[in-house]
Amino acid sequence: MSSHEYIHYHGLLLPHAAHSTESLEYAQNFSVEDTDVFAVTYPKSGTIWMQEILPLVLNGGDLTPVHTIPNWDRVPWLEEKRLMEVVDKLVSPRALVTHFPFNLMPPSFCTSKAKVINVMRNPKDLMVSSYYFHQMASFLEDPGTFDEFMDKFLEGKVLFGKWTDHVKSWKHSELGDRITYITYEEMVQDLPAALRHISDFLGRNLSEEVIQKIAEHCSFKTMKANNMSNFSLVPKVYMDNDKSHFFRKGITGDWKNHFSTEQLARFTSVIRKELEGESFPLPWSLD
Ligand code: PPS
Repeated sequence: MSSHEYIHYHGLLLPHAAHSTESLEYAQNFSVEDTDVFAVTYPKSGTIWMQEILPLVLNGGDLTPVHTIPNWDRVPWLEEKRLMEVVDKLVSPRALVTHFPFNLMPPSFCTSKAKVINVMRNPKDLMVSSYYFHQMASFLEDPGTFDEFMDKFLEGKVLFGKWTDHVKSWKHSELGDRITYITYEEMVQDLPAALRHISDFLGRNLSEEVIQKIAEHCSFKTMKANNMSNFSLVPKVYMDNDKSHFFRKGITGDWKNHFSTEQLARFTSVIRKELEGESFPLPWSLD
């Protein structure tokens, strides 16, 4: 891995293309407001999906922001350079996303009443998604073979470190009723139900008509066609849709098309070991 591609931050690898020492300092000093809402994800778990969902749930289904503002400015990443440039344009209640583990959240977040939606995805599927993302994104290291990439993933030598560390940090964050957990799989299976969950958690009282409207707008097909969300505004030199599309498949269980029996055993054994003794259940079977 060439060091110019990544910043090393508290043991995590972050691509230079979107992060800088300044942006990380800015994140640490960020002044979180009580009304802020954070979607927390390990990469490839449903971040962009939440960048579409949150503004619509918060504004009662007005499509204007998702039709006029690119996802990275609409619901910026706490840790990325872009936040400094758009922070003044965010309307209250602000929605942000972050890939940070809990321990890297700014002090003002901990003392605030800001709410958190933690979206988790089956690690086998998100690893497959990440593998293809590394092929299409020139600002990321070449993933090598699928087998090589799996080793790096299990060692945490990938974006934002080990998946297990991320999950543990948020499961132990003890944020009480400030945090709710939802899975990518639940969202795929029944998006209106997931939207009701999010809306109730955020204290929104959305009608069934609005829920259905948001669900329609946030379907894989509609989002893939939305130029404000499908990364078509990003030059091909950074994201090459001929290699893989950001909106690749949007399904659950694609790992079955990629893992050999040996790889499944290796993956499961490492993840099991790292979660040994943890009291929280995982929403999916690791086998
Ligand atoms: S990133 O790079 O971390 O911000 O990526 P992230 O947005 O977390 O994850 C990308 C995967 O989410 C899928 N996606 C969706 N699936 C179903 N429905 C909708 N609406 C949707 N929006 C995004 C996207 O296709 C990536 O998964 P894969 O498995 O690669 O298709």
